[in-house]
Amino acid sequence: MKTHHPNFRRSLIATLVAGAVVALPAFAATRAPAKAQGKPTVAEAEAFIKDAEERLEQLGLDAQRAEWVAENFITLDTQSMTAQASEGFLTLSGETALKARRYKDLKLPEASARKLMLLQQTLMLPEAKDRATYARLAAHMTGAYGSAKYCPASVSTSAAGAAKPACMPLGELEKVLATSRDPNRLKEVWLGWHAQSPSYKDDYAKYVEVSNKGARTMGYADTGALWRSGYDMSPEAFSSEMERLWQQVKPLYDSLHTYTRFKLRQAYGASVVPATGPIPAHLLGNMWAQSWDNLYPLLKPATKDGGEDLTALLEERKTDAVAMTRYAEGFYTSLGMRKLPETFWERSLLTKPRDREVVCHASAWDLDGKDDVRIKMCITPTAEDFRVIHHELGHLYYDLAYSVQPPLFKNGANDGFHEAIGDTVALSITPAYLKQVGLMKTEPDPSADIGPLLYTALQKVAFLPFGYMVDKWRWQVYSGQVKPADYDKAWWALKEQYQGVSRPAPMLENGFDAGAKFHVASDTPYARYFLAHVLQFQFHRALCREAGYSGPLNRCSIYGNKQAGAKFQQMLAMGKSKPWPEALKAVTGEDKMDATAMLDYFAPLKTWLDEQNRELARTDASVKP
Ligand code: X8Z
Ligand code: ZN
Repeated sequence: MKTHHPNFRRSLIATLVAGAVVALPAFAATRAPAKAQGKPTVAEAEAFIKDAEERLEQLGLDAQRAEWVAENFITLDTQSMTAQASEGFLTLSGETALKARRYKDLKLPEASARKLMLLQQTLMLPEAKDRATYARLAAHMTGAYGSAKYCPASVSTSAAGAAKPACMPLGELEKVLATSRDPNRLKEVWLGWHAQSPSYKDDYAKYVEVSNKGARTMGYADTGALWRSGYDMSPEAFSSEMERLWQQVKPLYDSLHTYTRFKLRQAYGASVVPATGPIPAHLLGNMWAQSWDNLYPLLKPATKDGGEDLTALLEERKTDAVAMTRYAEGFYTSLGMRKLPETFWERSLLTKPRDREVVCHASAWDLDGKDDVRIKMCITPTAEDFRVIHHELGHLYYDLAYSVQPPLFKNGANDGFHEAIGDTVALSITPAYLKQVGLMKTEPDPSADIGPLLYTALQKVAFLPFGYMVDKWRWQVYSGQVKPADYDKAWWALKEQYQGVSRPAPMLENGFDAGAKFHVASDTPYARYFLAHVLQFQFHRALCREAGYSGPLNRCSIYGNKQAGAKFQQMLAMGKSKPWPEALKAVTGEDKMDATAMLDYFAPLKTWLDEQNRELARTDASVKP
């Protein structure tokens, strides 16, 4: 994968595990240590680490800056410049990883031993031409995804002056999926988007090959094994952890899936939504069927639903991107955290520019390891984007908190933590909170919790199997178990098995449906989001307890609670300096990831869904064909 990426690859350096590459012959280019001969000493090792992390940090930031420009102005030239900067970073990180091996038998102080381990979690590509290929393909695929569009065939090409339907970028296609209830229209835009990624399928296959070469040189079985090595446990133990957590939440997902199917059958008819087997993926309100909250109007409880439509309110008020971001900042400062620096407001990209191509997928950036933090996001006034801004600022507040750490520890305890921070905060966006900040007009009805709970489940519970299957697929691809000719077959086997969704039309001849997801095109690991969905409820439960709250978890908001804020901040400031179980312990007192917090949160909904499902099973036979 690319080295620098915003948001996902927080600090470049400490994210070596995410896949930096390496140069064997570059030894001569480094300055320290002076003499790598004879028996290594502890002092020499420490000097080496200090020098290495400083230089990696600087080169990483340079590369990050090039990437920022490339994603803000997608052109051939900016792609070439970011690829070049990546390559430079890769060369240094590789050379460093090799040199680090020299100290492997020394008994070092704990922090240094940890840094030495982190330095070696990387790809290593000895040949310059492989490094160049790797960096070029990464930049190209990110750009290709960012500028892809579906251009509907012109209805009447012959008639003079006939309006040609405009090409649609992803954002517009997503809006159709979110709001249209015409199955043909939904299928058209779904297929239109999935017709774009085959153009970089060969690039992806080549990239996987080169990446594996780099992982194997470093002693990993393949790049998937390297990714699974970033969790302070063996790759095998990590796979088992993922499966254990999935089994914990699967019954809840099944209840939601069953309920959703019944309601979709009522809305679209039995001929569109089958009674058994997977649900067609274009009907779930989202391009990847990864979260289903856009279906809420079809699925909400018949009785008082206890929530107001935040999207409608934001639109009605003409709340702009800056105002939305200010709300999110206000949440963090209410916890005792600092205001965002002025440069955040000057340098961030908050709305989609009209005159150039940008990567719109939301991301958070740290450009100097101190306080030049920014987000890049094409904000629209919707409830979804309202949450996503809280998510992005979570990344930035983590960056700011651990900026006091040495470079190699400027990262999340693990990547799931990084993804969980903002989501944890967003779990506190309760109806009562919205009322408090003036974003809801009426007092929330405390007896009507099921509506808001269902809405949250459609985001978070629906997401779980997707969060799991994306990297299950990549683990298979990287291990060579799945070859390019079977990319789609394997992708849909997993979508059906875990998500219970099916392709709306037969697979394409040389299709690449996985590549229609940003994180595949940009090679960003995905297991992190699955972990984050479990962790955020664990954090929420612990912080609510810290705030002295003991009621139902879905009604808890830590807004304004300085004590909970301080507890959170304490963990954030640890960065990656300790194995993640210690960071988890700092907030929760627990040292294992555990989905019981999520199950607790949704317990009333689970009961309700199971009741509804029994009732719906009785009436389903009368659904129109
Ligand atoms: O990519 C993101 C964030 C940026 S780290 C917007 N997310 C995943 C996705 O959109 O697929 C957040 C949830 C899952
Ligand atoms: Zn994120």
